Amino acid sequence: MAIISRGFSGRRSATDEKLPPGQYVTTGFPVLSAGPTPHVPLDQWEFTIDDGANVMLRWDWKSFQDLPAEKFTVDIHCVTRWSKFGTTWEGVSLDTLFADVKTDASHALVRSYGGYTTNLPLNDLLNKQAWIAFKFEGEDLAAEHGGPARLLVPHLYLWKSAKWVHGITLMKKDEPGFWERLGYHNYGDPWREQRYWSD
Ligand SMILES: Nc1nc2c(c(=O)[nH]1)N[C@H]1C(S)=C(S)[C@@H](COP(=O)(O)O)O[C@H]1N2
Ligand SMILES: [Mo]
Repeated sequence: MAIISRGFSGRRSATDEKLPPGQYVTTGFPVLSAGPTPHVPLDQWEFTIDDGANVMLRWDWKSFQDLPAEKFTVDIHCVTRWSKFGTTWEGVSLDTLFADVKTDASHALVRSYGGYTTNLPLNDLLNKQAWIAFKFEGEDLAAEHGGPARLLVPHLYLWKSAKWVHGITLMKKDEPGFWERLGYHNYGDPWREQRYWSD
């Protein structure tokens, strides 16, 4: 019935407009991890940007915390079809991390503690589209959700938002990450329903 009356009114609800095709809204926060949760002590944590040969930039937890952080509120979309609206985070914009980086790389491979990787065009990490987040809803990010820090790239399916993030390798040639090698779409735009290789 809802579909018929929506057809007559010709209007989409506010929820529909924020919900990519094939997704449903959840208020919970499911945990999806391909392996065990790595526990990284803060005095051993580090985040690096490298070009495949050399480390270009390196932060320890203290120098990372000294960077300017932002609060941001975004909708997130998992390829397993749940979406969660209005999640609030605090983290450092990738624009801040890349401010002094000169590179002709086209792509990035994001690397996590535990060995998880995911690839994306470098442009998708820049221009206010991605953060390294260390707080969720005002609290330190729980280990199961990627604490101490995770990437957040909310405009792509959530498998691109690497938990327990450890570094970024800049690449002149694209290279698939963990799920991308196993059949998930190379880019993963939820609005174009790019779930799997064949989409
Ligand atoms: N390091 C790492 N990051 C990861 C994953 C993972 O298995 N390992 N799973 C991805 C997938 S498939 C999803 S949907 C989200 C889930 O984040 P959540 O567990 O906080 O909901 O993390 C992504 N980031
Ligand atoms: Mo996922």
